[in-house]
Amino acid sequence: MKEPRYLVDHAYMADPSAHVFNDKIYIYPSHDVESGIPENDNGDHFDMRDYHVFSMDSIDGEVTDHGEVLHVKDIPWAGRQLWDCDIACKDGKYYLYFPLKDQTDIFRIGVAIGDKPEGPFKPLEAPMKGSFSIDPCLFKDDDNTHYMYFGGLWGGQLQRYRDGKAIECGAEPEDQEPALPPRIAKLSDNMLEFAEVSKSIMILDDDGKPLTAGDHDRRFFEASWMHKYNNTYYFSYSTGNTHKLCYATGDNPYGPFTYRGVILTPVVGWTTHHSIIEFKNKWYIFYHDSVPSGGKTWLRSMKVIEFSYNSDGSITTLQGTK
Ligand code: FUB
Repeated sequence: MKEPRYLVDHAYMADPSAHVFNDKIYIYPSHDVESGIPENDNGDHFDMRDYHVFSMDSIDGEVTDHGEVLHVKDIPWAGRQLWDCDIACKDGKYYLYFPLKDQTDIFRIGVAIGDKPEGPFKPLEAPMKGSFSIDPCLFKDDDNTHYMYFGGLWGGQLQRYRDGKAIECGAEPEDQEPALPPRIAKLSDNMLEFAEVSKSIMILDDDGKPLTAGDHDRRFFEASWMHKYNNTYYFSYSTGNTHKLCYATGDNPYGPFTYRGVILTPVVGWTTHHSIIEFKNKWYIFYHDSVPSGGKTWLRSMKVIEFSYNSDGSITTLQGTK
Protein backbone atom coordinates (compact mmCIF):
# COMPACT_ATOMS: atom_id res chain seq x y z
CA MET A 1 0.00 0.00 0.00
CA LYS A 2 1.85 3.07 -1.27
CA GLU A 3 -0.87 5.73 -1.06
CA PRO A 4 -3.14 6.56 1.90
CA ARG A 5 -6.66 5.23 1.67
CA TYR A 6 -9.78 6.98 2.99
CA LEU A 7 -11.80 4.28 4.71
CA VAL A 8 -15.44 5.41 4.45
CA ASP A 9 -17.26 8.20 2.66
CA HIS A 10 -20.76 7.92 4.13
CA ALA A 11 -19.91 9.54 7.48
CA TYR A 12 -17.25 11.67 9.14
CA MET A 13 -15.10 9.55 11.46
CA ALA A 14 -11.97 10.73 13.32
CA ASP A 15 -9.40 9.57 15.89
CA PRO A 16 -9.35 5.98 14.59
CA SER A 17 -8.17 3.45 17.18
CA ALA A 18 -7.36 0.29 15.22
CA HIS A 19 -6.87 -3.18 16.70
CA VAL A 20 -6.60 -6.72 15.38
CA PHE A 21 -9.09 -9.19 16.87
CA ASN A 22 -9.74 -12.67 15.42
CA ASP A 23 -7.53 -11.92 12.38
CA LYS A 24 -9.61 -8.89 11.39
CA ILE A 25 -8.95 -5.19 11.75
CA TYR A 26 -11.47 -3.36 13.93
CA ILE A 27 -11.58 0.44 14.06
CA TYR A 28 -13.06 2.53 16.88
CA PRO A 29 -13.31 6.17 15.74
CA SER A 30 -14.97 9.33 17.06
CA HIS A 31 -18.14 10.11 15.08
CA ASP A 32 -17.89 13.71 13.90
CA VAL A 33 -21.11 15.65 13.35
CA GLU A 34 -22.08 19.15 12.25
CA SER A 35 -22.86 20.49 15.72
CA GLY A 36 -23.43 24.10 14.72
CA ILE A 37 -21.24 25.16 17.66
CA PRO A 38 -18.60 27.78 16.68
CA GLU A 39 -14.97 26.57 16.69
CA ASN A 40 -13.00 27.53 19.81
CA ASP A 41 -9.85 26.46 21.73
CA ASN A 42 -12.04 24.55 24.15
CA GLY A 43 -13.13 22.15 21.39
CA ASP A 44 -16.85 22.80 21.97
CA HIS A 45 -17.44 22.24 18.25
CA PHE A 46 -16.49 18.56 18.74
CA ASP A 47 -19.92 17.66 20.11
CA MET A 48 -20.02 13.96 19.26
CA ARG A 49 -22.92 11.81 20.47
CA ASP A 50 -22.26 8.19 19.54
CA TYR A 51 -19.73 5.63 18.38
CA HIS A 52 -19.73 3.28 15.40
CA VAL A 53 -17.39 0.30 14.94
CA PHE A 54 -15.83 -0.62 11.57
CA SER A 55 -14.07 -3.78 10.46
CA MET A 56 -12.08 -5.02 7.50
CA ASP A 57 -10.66 -8.44 6.57
CA SER A 58 -7.81 -6.98 4.54
CA ILE A 59 -6.18 -3.58 4.40
CA ASP A 60 -7.56 -2.83 0.94
CA GLY A 61 -10.83 -4.76 1.33
CA GLU A 62 -14.39 -3.68 2.05
CA VAL A 63 -14.95 -1.69 5.24
CA THR A 64 -18.02 -2.79 7.20
CA ASP A 65 -19.86 -0.23 9.34
CA HIS A 66 -21.37 -2.15 12.27
CA GLY A 67 -23.58 0.82 13.10
CA GLU A 68 -24.13 2.65 16.38
CA VAL A 69 -22.67 0.71 19.31
CA LEU A 70 -23.01 3.26 22.14
CA HIS A 71 -24.99 6.52 22.40
CA VAL A 72 -24.46 9.34 24.89
CA LYS A 73 -28.11 9.16 25.96
CA ASP A 74 -27.49 5.65 27.34
CA ILE A 75 -24.59 6.71 29.57
CA PRO A 76 -25.99 7.42 33.07
CA TRP A 77 -23.39 10.03 34.07
CA ALA A 78 -23.25 11.82 30.71
CA GLY A 79 -22.90 15.49 30.13
CA ARG A 80 -21.60 16.02 26.61
CA GLN A 81 -18.91 15.28 24.01
CA LEU A 82 -17.86 11.70 23.29
CA TRP A 83 -14.25 12.09 22.15
CA ASP A 84 -11.55 9.61 21.13
CA CYS A 85 -12.24 6.09 22.45
CA ASP A 86 -10.20 2.88 22.58
CA ILE A 87 -10.76 -0.78 23.34
CA ALA A 88 -9.19 -3.77 25.07
CA CYS A 89 -10.09 -7.45 25.08
CA LYS A 90 -9.73 -9.79 28.04
CA ASP A 91 -11.13 -13.30 28.53
CA GLY A 92 -13.56 -12.95 25.63
CA LYS A 93 -15.04 -9.63 26.79
CA TYR A 94 -14.46 -6.30 25.06
CA TYR A 95 -14.03 -3.12 27.09
CA LEU A 96 -14.61 0.20 25.33
CA TYR A 97 -13.03 3.17 27.13
CA PHE A 98 -14.33 6.64 26.27
CA PRO A 99 -13.79 10.23 27.43
CA LEU A 100 -16.95 12.20 28.12
CA LYS A 101 -17.75 15.37 30.04
CA ASP A 102 -19.85 14.67 33.12
CA GLN A 103 -22.76 16.84 34.17
CA THR A 104 -20.34 19.42 35.64
CA ASP A 105 -18.45 19.66 32.31
CA ILE A 106 -15.41 17.78 33.59
CA PHE A 107 -13.92 15.13 31.30
CA ARG A 108 -13.81 11.66 32.87
CA ILE A 109 -13.14 8.26 31.30
CA GLY A 110 -15.93 5.69 31.21
CA VAL A 111 -16.08 2.00 30.37
CA ALA A 112 -18.69 0.06 28.37
CA ILE A 113 -18.65 -3.73 28.02
CA GLY A 114 -19.47 -5.89 25.00
CA ASP A 115 -19.39 -9.57 24.09
CA LYS A 116 -18.08 -8.97 20.58
CA PRO A 117 -15.53 -6.57 19.08
CA GLU A 118 -18.29 -5.02 16.98
CA GLY A 119 -20.37 -4.30 20.09
CA PRO A 120 -22.90 -3.21 21.20
CA PHE A 121 -21.41 -1.92 24.46
CA LYS A 122 -23.20 -1.39 27.77
CA PRO A 123 -21.83 1.49 29.84
CA LEU A 124 -21.20 1.30 33.58
CA GLU A 125 -23.10 3.57 35.96
CA ALA A 126 -20.14 5.81 36.77
CA PRO A 127 -16.79 6.86 35.24
CA MET A 128 -13.53 5.22 36.32
CA LYS A 129 -12.28 6.43 39.70
CA GLY A 130 -9.15 8.55 39.36
CA SER A 131 -9.73 9.18 35.66
CA PHE A 132 -9.65 12.64 34.11
CA SER A 133 -8.92 14.36 30.79
CA ILE A 134 -9.23 12.63 27.42
CA ASP A 135 -7.89 10.25 24.77
CA PRO A 136 -7.57 6.86 26.49
CA CYS A 137 -5.19 4.48 24.71
CA LEU A 138 -5.18 0.82 25.77
CA PHE A 139 -2.03 -1.25 25.52
CA LYS A 140 -1.64 -4.94 26.35
CA ASP A 141 1.95 -5.87 27.09
CA ASP A 142 3.41 -9.31 26.32
CA ASP A 143 2.79 -10.39 29.94
CA ASN A 144 -0.94 -9.66 29.40
CA THR A 145 -0.93 -6.61 31.69
CA HIS A 146 -3.20 -3.86 30.37
CA TYR A 147 -2.26 -0.19 30.66
CA MET A 148 -4.16 2.97 29.88
CA TYR A 149 -2.38 6.08 28.61
CA PHE A 150 -4.43 9.27 28.63
CA GLY A 151 -4.45 13.06 28.72
CA GLY A 152 -4.88 16.07 26.48
CA LEU A 153 -4.28 19.82 26.82
CA TRP A 154 -6.62 22.81 26.35
CA GLY A 155 -10.14 21.42 25.71
CA GLY A 156 -8.87 18.09 27.02
CA GLN A 157 -8.39 19.74 30.46
CA LEU A 158 -5.00 18.18 31.37
CA GLN A 159 -3.74 21.63 32.47
CA ARG A 160 -6.29 21.50 35.31
CA TYR A 161 -4.26 18.77 37.08
CA ARG A 162 -0.82 18.37 38.62
CA ASP A 163 0.44 14.92 39.61
CA GLY A 164 -3.05 13.52 39.08
CA LYS A 165 -4.78 16.00 41.42
CA ALA A 166 -7.12 18.80 40.37
CA ILE A 167 -5.68 22.26 40.97
CA GLU A 168 -7.49 25.47 41.83
CA CYS A 169 -6.63 27.32 38.64
CA GLY A 170 -5.71 25.31 35.53
CA ALA A 171 -2.81 26.64 33.47
CA GLU A 172 0.11 25.29 31.46
CA PRO A 173 3.59 25.61 33.02
CA GLU A 174 5.92 28.45 32.01
CA ASP A 175 7.78 27.88 28.72
CA GLN A 176 11.10 26.87 30.35
CA GLU A 177 9.43 24.42 32.80
CA PRO A 178 8.91 20.73 31.99
CA ALA A 179 5.89 20.17 29.74
CA LEU A 180 2.75 18.68 31.24
CA PRO A 181 3.13 14.93 30.89
CA PRO A 182 0.56 12.40 29.69
CA ARG A 183 -0.61 9.81 32.25
CA ILE A 184 -0.44 6.04 32.54
CA ALA A 185 -2.20 3.60 34.84
CA LYS A 186 -2.19 -0.18 35.01
CA LEU A 187 -5.72 -1.62 34.82
CA SER A 188 -7.25 -3.82 37.50
CA ASP A 189 -7.88 -7.53 36.80
CA ASN A 190 -11.54 -6.86 36.05
CA MET A 191 -10.55 -4.09 33.57
CA LEU A 192 -13.01 -1.66 35.15
CA GLU A 193 -10.70 0.41 37.36
CA PHE A 194 -7.14 1.67 37.61
CA ALA A 195 -5.01 -0.73 39.66
CA GLU A 196 -2.82 2.20 40.76
CA VAL A 197 -2.85 5.97 40.97
CA SER A 198 -2.02 7.21 37.47
CA LYS A 199 1.58 8.29 36.89
CA SER A 200 3.32 10.82 34.65
CA ILE A 201 5.03 9.76 31.43
CA MET A 202 8.29 11.64 30.96
CA ILE A 203 9.43 12.50 27.43
CA LEU A 204 13.12 13.44 27.38
CA ASP A 205 15.42 15.07 24.85
CA ASP A 206 18.73 13.52 23.75
CA ASP A 207 20.43 15.00 26.84
CA GLY A 208 17.99 13.28 29.17
CA LYS A 209 16.16 16.51 30.04
CA PRO A 210 12.34 16.66 30.01
CA LEU A 211 10.88 18.43 26.96
CA THR A 212 9.78 21.89 28.06
CA ALA A 213 6.31 23.42 27.92
CA GLY A 214 7.55 26.00 25.41
CA ASP A 215 8.82 23.32 23.01
CA HIS A 216 5.58 23.25 21.05
CA ASP A 217 7.16 21.35 18.14
CA ARG A 218 7.93 18.31 20.31
CA ARG A 219 6.02 18.39 23.60
CA PHE A 220 2.99 16.17 24.27
CA PHE A 221 -0.44 17.71 23.61
CA GLU A 222 -2.94 14.80 23.17
CA ALA A 223 -3.68 11.55 21.28
CA SER A 224 -1.45 9.00 23.06
CA TRP A 225 -0.69 5.71 21.36
CA MET A 226 1.59 2.89 22.48
CA HIS A 227 2.97 0.04 20.41
CA LYS A 228 5.90 -2.30 20.73
CA TYR A 229 8.41 -3.14 18.01
CA ASN A 230 11.53 -5.27 18.48
CA ASN A 231 11.08 -5.14 22.26
CA THR A 232 11.09 -1.33 22.27
CA TYR A 233 8.09 0.67 23.53
CA TYR A 234 7.00 3.41 21.11
CA PHE A 235 4.94 6.18 22.69
CA SER A 236 3.42 8.39 19.97
CA TYR A 237 1.27 11.49 20.30
CA SER A 238 0.06 14.75 18.78
CA THR A 239 1.80 18.08 19.39
CA GLY A 240 -1.59 19.84 19.11
CA ASN A 241 -1.03 23.45 18.14
CA THR A 242 1.96 22.52 15.91
CA HIS A 243 -0.11 19.70 14.37
CA LYS A 244 2.50 16.92 14.25
CA LEU A 245 2.43 13.27 15.20
CA CYS A 246 5.68 12.49 17.03
CA TYR A 247 7.16 9.52 18.82
CA ALA A 248 9.51 8.71 21.65
CA THR A 249 10.93 5.33 22.66
CA GLY A 250 11.71 3.57 25.91
CA ASP A 251 12.41 0.16 27.41
CA ASN A 252 9.28 -0.25 29.54
CA PRO A 253 5.62 0.88 29.45
CA TYR A 254 6.12 3.67 32.02
CA GLY A 255 9.09 5.26 30.31
CA PRO A 256 10.92 7.55 30.44
CA PHE A 257 10.78 7.87 26.67
CA THR A 258 13.36 9.62 24.52
CA TYR A 259 12.05 11.84 21.74
CA ARG A 260 12.84 10.33 18.31
CA GLY A 261 11.06 12.39 15.65
CA VAL A 262 7.99 13.08 13.54
CA ILE A 263 5.80 10.26 12.24
CA LEU A 264 3.37 12.43 10.28
CA THR A 265 3.67 16.07 9.21
CA PRO A 266 0.55 18.26 9.58
CA VAL A 267 -2.67 17.27 7.85
CA VAL A 268 -5.54 19.51 6.71
CA GLY A 269 -7.57 20.34 9.83
CA TRP A 270 -6.47 21.48 13.29
CA THR A 271 -6.28 18.08 14.97
CA THR A 272 -4.10 15.14 14.13
CA HIS A 273 -4.58 11.75 15.74
CA HIS A 274 -3.57 8.19 14.98
CA SER A 275 -3.18 4.55 15.91
CA ILE A 276 -0.58 2.00 14.85
CA ILE A 277 -1.00 -1.73 14.25
CA GLU A 278 0.85 -4.64 12.73
CA PHE A 279 -1.33 -6.74 10.41
CA LYS A 280 -0.07 -9.68 8.34
CA ASN A 281 3.57 -8.64 8.94
CA LYS A 282 3.10 -5.08 7.74
CA TRP A 283 2.77 -1.92 9.80
CA TYR A 284 0.00 0.63 9.36
CA ILE A 285 -0.91 4.02 10.74
CA PHE A 286 -4.57 4.96 10.91
CA TYR A 287 -5.22 8.71 11.08
CA HIS A 288 -7.59 11.41 9.86
CA ASP A 289 -7.72 14.67 7.95
CA SER A 290 -10.35 17.20 6.93
CA VAL A 291 -9.79 17.11 3.16
CA PRO A 292 -13.14 15.48 2.22
CA SER A 293 -15.12 18.08 4.23
CA GLY A 294 -13.28 20.91 2.50
CA GLY A 295 -11.14 21.69 5.54
CA LYS A 296 -13.81 21.75 8.26
CA THR A 297 -11.72 20.84 11.26
CA TRP A 298 -14.66 19.27 13.12
CA LEU A 299 -15.63 17.00 10.17
CA ARG A 300 -12.76 14.57 9.74
CA SER A 301 -12.31 11.44 7.64
CA MET A 302 -10.28 8.41 8.64
CA LYS A 303 -7.46 7.02 6.52
CA VAL A 304 -4.78 4.34 6.58
CA ILE A 305 -1.24 4.15 5.15
CA GLU A 306 1.55 1.61 5.47
CA PHE A 307 4.80 2.73 7.11
CA SER A 308 8.22 1.24 7.69
CA TYR A 309 11.05 1.25 10.19
CA ASN A 310 14.67 2.01 9.45
CA SER A 311 17.36 -0.41 10.62
CA ASP A 312 17.93 1.65 13.80
CA GLY A 313 14.24 1.35 14.70
CA SER A 314 13.40 4.91 13.65
CA ILE A 315 10.21 5.55 11.70
CA THR A 316 10.34 7.14 8.26
CA THR A 317 8.39 10.43 8.39
CA LEU A 318 5.15 10.37 6.44
CA GLN A 319 3.79 13.47 4.75
CA GLY A 320 0.39 14.80 5.86
CA THR A 321 -1.89 16.59 3.48
CA LYS A 322 -0.81 20.19 4.09
O1 FUB B 1 -12.06 14.22 18.53
C1 FUB B 1 -11.97 15.13 19.58
C2 FUB B 1 -10.55 15.39 19.95
O2 FUB B 1 -9.85 15.91 18.84
C3 FUB B 1 -9.75 14.16 20.33
O3 FUB B 1 -10.05 13.65 21.57
C4 FUB B 1 -8.38 14.74 20.17
O4 FUB B 1 -7.35 13.81 20.22
C5 FUB B 1 -8.51 15.45 18.85
O5 FUB B 1 -8.33 14.56 17.77
